Amino acid sequence: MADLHHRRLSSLRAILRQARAAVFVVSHRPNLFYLTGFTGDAGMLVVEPARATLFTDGRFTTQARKEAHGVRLAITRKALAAEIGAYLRVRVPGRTIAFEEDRLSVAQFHELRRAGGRRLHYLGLRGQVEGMREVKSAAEIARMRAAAALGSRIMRQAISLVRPGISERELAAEIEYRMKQAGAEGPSFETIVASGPRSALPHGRPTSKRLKKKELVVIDLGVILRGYCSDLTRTVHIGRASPEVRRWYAAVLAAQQAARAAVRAGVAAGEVDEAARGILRRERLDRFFIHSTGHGLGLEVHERPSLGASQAARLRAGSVVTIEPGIYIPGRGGIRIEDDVLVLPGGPETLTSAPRDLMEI
Ligand SMILES: [Mn+2]
Repeated sequence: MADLHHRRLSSLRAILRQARAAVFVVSHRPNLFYLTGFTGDAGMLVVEPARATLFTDGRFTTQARKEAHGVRLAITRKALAAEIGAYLRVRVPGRTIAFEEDRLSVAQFHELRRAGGRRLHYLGLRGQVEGMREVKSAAEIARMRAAAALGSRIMRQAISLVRPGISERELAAEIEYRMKQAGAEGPSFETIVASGPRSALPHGRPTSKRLKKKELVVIDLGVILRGYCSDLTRTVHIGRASPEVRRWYAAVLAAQQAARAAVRAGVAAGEVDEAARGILRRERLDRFFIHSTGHGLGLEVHERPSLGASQAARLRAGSVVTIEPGIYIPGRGGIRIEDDVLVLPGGPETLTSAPRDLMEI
């Protein structure tokens, strides 16, 4: 792993040179982990051409020594941004400080500038480390496969627990308990169990509402395993589904299969979205498809790339994306089917594996 972090820091230094900046201040936690292996929840990294320094506080000394690779350690007493400003003031006077402008709070930026004095210049950048993270290494892909496999196993268990009378919250709690029992660090986001009319809320938080007959139930879950996330959704029906619900379900499933089949290195993200949206349009259901088709997945549950309508960015081999078209009919219910897909030069490889045909429980 030390080797891996060394290579990643080298890539960031190339970005630093291109931006003509003296240092890059990294403050986003998943980016810190990606670059150094440090998992503590307080830290900022200052990357210079010849050295990198991880600033953290005394609570994390032991952890940082054990986890962080290829960096010096600076244990701070004051606010991180203020300490870093004071360090840069004497270290690189008159030079430019690149920082993650979408990841540093306004207050932290003020602290950095105040402590840095008048002679430093600042260059806000976005998505530099996130862009590196978009293409996964073989070791990362192995972890994503494991996270997807565990998420799929938990989903099969979750489906077996669906019954009239259990509340959304009870079912979600049981799902998250089983994740940890099975070795996950935790859920990659708060598990969604949304039933009946509530299933029309794409991100419905579980409530005390009890599941009952003739309802759709959307279950959206993911695990974090060895740092990497999975994210999958299944929709089941309690009891026999009406012809209308069957038609809706068949349309979403066809849209999901078409979008998965469209995944390939080099294809525009918008084309994958259109593969799903086009099918729902033909079924006159596209106005109920109110979000994008998918998103990247990795250290975070939502990362690059985004798979939305008319997006020109091309998918890169080694990315992992979700494919999750859904329809949400107010007052009636919703249906979403989501899998995690590895982008390969020749096409897709679906990593998640729970049943996709309509389940009438
Ligand atoms: Mn998702």
